[in-house]
Amino acid sequence: MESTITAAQTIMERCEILSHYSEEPDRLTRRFASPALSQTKEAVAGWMQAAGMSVQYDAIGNLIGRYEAEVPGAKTFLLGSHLDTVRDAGKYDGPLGVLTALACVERLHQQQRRLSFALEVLAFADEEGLRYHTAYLGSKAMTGTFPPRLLSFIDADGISMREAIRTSGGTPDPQLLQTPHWQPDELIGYCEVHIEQGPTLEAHNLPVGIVSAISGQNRFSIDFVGQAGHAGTVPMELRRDALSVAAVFILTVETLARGTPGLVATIGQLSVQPGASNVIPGQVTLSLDVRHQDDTIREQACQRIYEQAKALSEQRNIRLHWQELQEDASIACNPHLIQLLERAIQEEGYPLHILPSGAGHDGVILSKLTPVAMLFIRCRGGISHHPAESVKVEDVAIAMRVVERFLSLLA
Ligand code: HGY
Ligand code: MN
Ligand code: MN
Ligand code: MN
Repeated sequence: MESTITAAQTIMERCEILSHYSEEPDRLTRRFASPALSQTKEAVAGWMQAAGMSVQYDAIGNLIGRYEAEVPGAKTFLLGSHLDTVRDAGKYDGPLGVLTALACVERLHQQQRRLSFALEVLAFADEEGLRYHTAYLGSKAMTGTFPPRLLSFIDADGISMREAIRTSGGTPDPQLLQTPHWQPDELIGYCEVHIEQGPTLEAHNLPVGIVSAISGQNRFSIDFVGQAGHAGTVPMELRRDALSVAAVFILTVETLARGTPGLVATIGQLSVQPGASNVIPGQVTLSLDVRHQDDTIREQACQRIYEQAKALSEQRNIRLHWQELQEDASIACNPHLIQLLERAIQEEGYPLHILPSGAGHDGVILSKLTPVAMLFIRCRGGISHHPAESVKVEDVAIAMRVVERFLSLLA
């Protein structure tokens, strides 16, 4: 059987290969239900089959690889992560987790070994929510918690989610998307390996860490609707300039977030209509992403931000359209699975570090069905959602060994 460093090298090579499946020629962008994602899933499915796994796609386009237990009818343990990316992404956010899980199965296959439980490696079709601005579409469909209203959401090209699922070979049937793949008693749990996407492990000079909890998050789409007009003729005092209000709102959000410990609020997308240099902006649409480990603080912050938007709009006679696209509560990772990860890390000879995740992950959704755990891998400078994202092959090998030990402790 090959060593874990060789297996880790293969994981890195495969992350590189998958990074070439992009919707854009000069950077990595791979949205839900895109042809680039289909190519990615095809490559991963091939590696899964070569590792002795059966593969299937579900109604929304998740890829699931299954490695049977030593006896039929055994429970299943889930591993995996997502294959979609943000815009101008790094190579590791998502794929590293899928490929590390796959590598652990590959090594079992090489040893002709089976565990007392089945393994499923889940490759989610959408975790980031780049195309339709709501995260976790894949895991929501897997757990039967997919809100059917999302099927009518339209992307930037006017394509509905329903159409996108169908075109990519899926089945946008609300019934199917609300049917969980498993009953809770068929599962043992879920564990996701993921880059930390933060600076903590590097600061502590640690290769891996255990996640204690995953932050809850809200996503909104906000429209400020004023009055377009001629930039040369409308006096300032008569304007209903949507962009001026949006600008004040953005700084208000930042001030509020800076004044609330542990809160993060981000306006990542903004569009101005009609978008001409000599026309007063008539409408501004922006995204808002709000997160905090404590759900009450997060909810209060969202309410205060909404009230600020309303007051600003009224002051300037601007119409406000406020749409909540998604809300997911914070979740605690499972104490028993955490304990097994702790033992696995200690037996590998590394110090323990437990940390919360500010980034969202599919464990938030899977926790509705089964106990979840996450293992973070150090990433350079904590950089993520950026092409400079990088990990060390040695840390990936360590993570593999920890997962292998974890699975043997689980057995
Ligand atoms: O946005 C996030 O937290 C994650 O990358 N989906
Ligand atoms: Mn390359
Ligand atoms: Mn991710
Ligand atoms: Mn991400």
